[in-house]
Amino acid sequence: MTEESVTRFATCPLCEATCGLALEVAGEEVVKVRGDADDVFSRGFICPKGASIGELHADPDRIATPLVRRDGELVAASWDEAFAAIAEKLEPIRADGDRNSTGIYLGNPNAHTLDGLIYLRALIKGMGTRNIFSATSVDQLPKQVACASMFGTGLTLPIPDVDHTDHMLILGANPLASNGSLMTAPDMRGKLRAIRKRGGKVVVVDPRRTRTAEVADEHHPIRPGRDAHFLAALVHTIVTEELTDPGELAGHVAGLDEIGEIVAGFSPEAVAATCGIDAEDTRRIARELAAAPSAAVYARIGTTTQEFGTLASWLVDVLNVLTGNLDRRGGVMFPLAAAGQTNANGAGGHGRGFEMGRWSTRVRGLPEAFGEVPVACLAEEITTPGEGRIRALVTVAGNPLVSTPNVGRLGAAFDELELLVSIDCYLNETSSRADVVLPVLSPLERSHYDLAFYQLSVRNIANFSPPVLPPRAGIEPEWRTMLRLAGLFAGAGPDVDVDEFDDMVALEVARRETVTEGSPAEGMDPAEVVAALGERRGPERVLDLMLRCGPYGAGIAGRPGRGDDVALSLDELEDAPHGVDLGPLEPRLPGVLRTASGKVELCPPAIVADLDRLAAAIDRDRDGLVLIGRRDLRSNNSWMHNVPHLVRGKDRCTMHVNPADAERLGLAPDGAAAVTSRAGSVVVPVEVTDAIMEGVVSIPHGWGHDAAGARMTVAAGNPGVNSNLLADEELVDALSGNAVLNGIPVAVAPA
Ligand SMILES: Nc1nc2c(c(=O)[nH]1)N[C@H]1C(S)=C(S)[C@@H](COP(=O)(O)OP(=O)(O)OC[C@H]3O[C@@H](n4cnc5c(=O)[nH]c(N)nc54)[C@H](O)[C@@H]3O)O[C@H]1N2
Ligand SMILES: Nc1nc2c(c(=O)[nH]1)N[C@H]1C(S)=C(S)[C@@H](COP(=O)(O)OP(=O)(O)OC[C@H]3O[C@@H](n4cnc5c(=O)[nH]c(N)nc54)[C@H](O)[C@@H]3O)O[C@H]1N2
Ligand code: SF4
Ligand SMILES: [Mo]
Repeated sequence: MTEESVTRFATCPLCEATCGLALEVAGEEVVKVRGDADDVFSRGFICPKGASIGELHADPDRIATPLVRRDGELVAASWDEAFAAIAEKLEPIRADGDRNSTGIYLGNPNAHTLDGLIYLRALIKGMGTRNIFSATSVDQLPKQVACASMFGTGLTLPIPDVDHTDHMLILGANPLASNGSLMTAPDMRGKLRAIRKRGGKVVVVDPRRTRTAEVADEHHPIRPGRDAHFLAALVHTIVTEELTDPGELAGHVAGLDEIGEIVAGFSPEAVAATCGIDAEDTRRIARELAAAPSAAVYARIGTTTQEFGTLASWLVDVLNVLTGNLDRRGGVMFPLAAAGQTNANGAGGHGRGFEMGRWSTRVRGLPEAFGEVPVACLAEEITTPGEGRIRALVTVAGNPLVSTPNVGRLGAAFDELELLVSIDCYLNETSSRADVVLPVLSPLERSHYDLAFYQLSVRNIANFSPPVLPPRAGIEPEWRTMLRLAGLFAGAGPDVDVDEFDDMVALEVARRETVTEGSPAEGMDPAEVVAALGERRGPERVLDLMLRCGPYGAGIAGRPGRGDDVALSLDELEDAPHGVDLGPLEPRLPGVLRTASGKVELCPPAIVADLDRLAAAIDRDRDGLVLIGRRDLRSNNSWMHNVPHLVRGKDRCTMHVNPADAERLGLAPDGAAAVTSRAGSVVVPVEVTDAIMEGVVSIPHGWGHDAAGARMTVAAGNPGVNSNLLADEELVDALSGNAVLNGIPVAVAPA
């Protein structure tokens, strides 16, 4: 350690695991990053991405000023010039009076920033459009639709109690590469090992023998897109063999008597061929699941970004209910986060329930859910003439030209946009096409608190990190950019008073608290609530308010908080750099529910109706090759391939293919393959491996860094191919509209 270096602690914002980092900082340079051994949650665990956060921060390709397109080139500009340029292009579009002619795409990192989680609401409101898209519909939307239907809100998701479970059945997730998703849990390798050590069992269902499968007791390859069939067969077995045992849960569940009838057509024998799993194996897996003292069924992106995503997501929790594992220790449980957890507000126990399809997309008629529409529809909404056509698009922390289906078509559609504004730290494949690019601070230059991921955590934790480094000159905090843009889109011109807007945001959050039953602010004047928060401004003021009024809160303006033995406020968290442990997950039924009935809805009608589609697919297309994705520990979707440490070594953007398929197709082990789908084709290096089942090939997403105009120098040196040239925007999970990114029919030939 050099003399003048200091150690600062921060939560890693790069993925959902929320690891504590100990950063050695000399001046404004990060000289070393270790796991924070004292972090109350991660206890020193860290992955290569977290270890590279200093390199990410210092990346010379990071955008340093706003950029405005002049004569075809993006050139440096001041913030005022950038907003003036947006205003000029927006003027004729707004003059039409059609608010839906502007659209927005929100990328994944928004779920990891306070700015995104608190201020995007204002930007969306300012735009006043229904054309709201996000990475949600290439990700977890089906899980949210299923859970909202069963439990009442889209963020009431049962999370595996991995620290206590005796049995874990994992489908379509590879937490050893992804570090867990919809399951905030640093060090999943250690946690899975601990399950086995205490005599428990881990079973993995995945077309590939993943790193997670390698540390499990059992691995069952499954045909892509057939998880719902398999899960229905597990339910079938449990019901017909009379293994159902919901225990105390029964009183909280509606539809228990109907479920057997509903899955009657899905016996293990009936679906064995379509899944590629023997009926006897399925029966045994079901019996073991039911017999385990506690068990958690957990499924992730392999099961959501597929044709039957909502059905699969629903059946996962049907199994958790039938085996009595919902809301009990060692099963799947509902976290109680210190801030932002809407299912912890008010009286609870019942609510308005969930409604989707309040509007539909103009061209294809896909349903709205949670205020947004499926991104698989974006291209057609730009190119199809008529009222509501998207003429101006804003992207925030996203890279839709890499991340969403049929990027070939979408890229062509982007040519028709009259205005593209991107808020991003890189000139990626999307932002490099923008008319105006607005830069952001690095993750180390702003404060951090995981407003979203503590709501999905295997333990209740609160951890706040102040900025590790001072903000660099010339870059506005992202929340200020969002508010300024909100004002512009709302018609207030390019120079709104951002501080005044910020007060309005805080007032609105306060107002919601004042009308929330049981909140310490209930009945107060919102202005008085905000005044009580003192000098803080921006996201920190709002976070302080949420913490104070939350389930562990210190209270506000002399009013006592809801916390029993803790009294959280931002001051309190600032004094706890390694985080505050709020304990293991505790049962939350029925208070967590917001369904109209006040029960867990085991058989939501819209979901049950979709089983006809599932039944019809039993005997369909079993022969053709299908494409799936995969993740690598050192990638993060499309945006960390510019960090030298993370891209060293052999090429990772390859097509995995089973030896038998390689031979049949005439693919040489070191050769290349031409892969073609309805949407497009790519040429990709071949990697022959028996880790992938026959009939399936895998190409990771997030590559294809060879776009003209992009500025990610390191990434461009090893660009890989964009697998979403192959993903077909017409293939969606019919219920949710979520894109199908796994199980895409393809033809493969030597290239
Ligand atoms: N085929 C296939 N496609 C997939 C997937 C798959 O499994 N297979 N996975 C899907 C999933 S799960 C997801 S979540 C999506 C991700 O899709 P996107 O969110 O569209 O893509 P990312 O690669 O995460 O891009 C994030 C962008 O945000 C920028 N960024 C990082 N931090 C910040 C910040 O603080 N502020 C701002 N404004 N920008 C920031 C990065 O530079 C990057 O350009 O991809 C989806 N696409
Ligand atoms: N290192 C790294 N970590 C990440 C990310 C990253 O890009 N890189 N992205 C982050 C994001 S945005 C997300 S959403 C999460 C995702 O977290 P995970 O869901 O754990 O992601 P994956 O590692 O892609 O695991 C998905 C698995 O599904 C399998 N699969 C594909 N199709 C099917 C199918 O039809 N059925 C079944 N049963 N399995 C199938 C794949 O083989 C793969 O092993 O990861 C997050 N963490
Ligand atoms: S696992 Fe996720 S949160 Fe932990 S260090 Fe790696 S990227 Fe950061
Ligand atoms: Mo994601």
